[in-house]
Amino acid sequence: MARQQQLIDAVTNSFNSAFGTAPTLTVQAPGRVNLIGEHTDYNNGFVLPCAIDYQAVAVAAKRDDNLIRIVSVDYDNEVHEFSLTGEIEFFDGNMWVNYVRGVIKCLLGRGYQFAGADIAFSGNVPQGAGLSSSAALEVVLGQVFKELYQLELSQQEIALNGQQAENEFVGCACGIMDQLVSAKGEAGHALLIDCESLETKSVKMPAELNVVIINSNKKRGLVDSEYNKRREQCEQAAAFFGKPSLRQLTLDELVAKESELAVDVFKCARHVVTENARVLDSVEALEQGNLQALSTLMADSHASMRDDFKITTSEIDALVDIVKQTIGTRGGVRMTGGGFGGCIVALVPNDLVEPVRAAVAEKYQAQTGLKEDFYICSAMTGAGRMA
Ligand code: GAF
Repeated sequence: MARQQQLIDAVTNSFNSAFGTAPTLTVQAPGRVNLIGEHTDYNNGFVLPCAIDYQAVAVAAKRDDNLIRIVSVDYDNEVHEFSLTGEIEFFDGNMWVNYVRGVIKCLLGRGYQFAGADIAFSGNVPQGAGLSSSAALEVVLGQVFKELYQLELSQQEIALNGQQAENEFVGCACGIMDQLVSAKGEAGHALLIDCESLETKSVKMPAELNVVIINSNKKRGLVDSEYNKRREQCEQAAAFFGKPSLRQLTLDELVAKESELAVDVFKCARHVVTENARVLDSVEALEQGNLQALSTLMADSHASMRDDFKITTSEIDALVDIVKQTIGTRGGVRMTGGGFGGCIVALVPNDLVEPVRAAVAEKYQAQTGLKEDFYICSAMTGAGRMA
């Protein structure tokens, strides 16, 4: 993969010039696209993402003086350093530094021991597009310490550690989906995650389907505040029913109490409860190669995010409609990720990829004034050592 080699070359060169030696380790962690199951992870529900062939790559070498020195290729080869001996505190500067500090602080908090490292990293996951560039960074850093110090650290724990860093250090109340698929994805497969038990199952992607991601380039606004608001509404609904989470609520129970709930809270809960069912049905559809069923499930998921959960935008809806008109029921399309802009994902048979590209190029900008970015991806393996 030329794209991957470029990253490896860039981080290796940057490491050499920043630290004057060669790294001993190369690791990668992918970004992700969620095929279906949106805003269900923090409700202990089901999600079906796949890791993509856009990733974060890090090279590293051990140190024995309790110092971390790290260079970010994507931020002008900026070098940051801090000691492992004092309290690791939030840094008032470039945010990438806090992902590093957060991941390392959480690893130490979990009792893992290491004596320092020199690290260089870079990534080609588009930033701010809802494709989990942050999770890829958190996971690649966890992987660095696992490999460098031979830590007894499972892929699941690398993911949990990354999520903890994001929740407690960076300050975003995300669920576990992004980090877990980045840590555990399997090439050619999507990953069904039960976000309550954290059990995962790899689901083979039909060979004839391409994972097409289209970035609307609609700048994602108010993401954190709206994300946290949806989370609160879901928790409110679960509390109303005396359930630990919406995972335990059935649609019948919810509908029976509709008149007693605020409209927004009812609709949020309806999205989550129906979306969980759609994830499980999608796994079945993928396993049976039933593209028509998949197409309906993805369309229903999009409608639910638009009308009930209210996290799409007019640009995203327009993009989904353009793709839908081209693929009909031969594939599926929906918004993907946290919402309020970002990307859509489409599962598209080979012969329709170019027609989809052409339809979007012809109509999207004309309708919205924005120019899309088009990515054809493969489901890629999760984080691991490269050399
Ligand atoms: C973001 C979060 F990080 C995930 O945990 C998930 O909640 C997603 O939004 C919505 O499905 O990517």
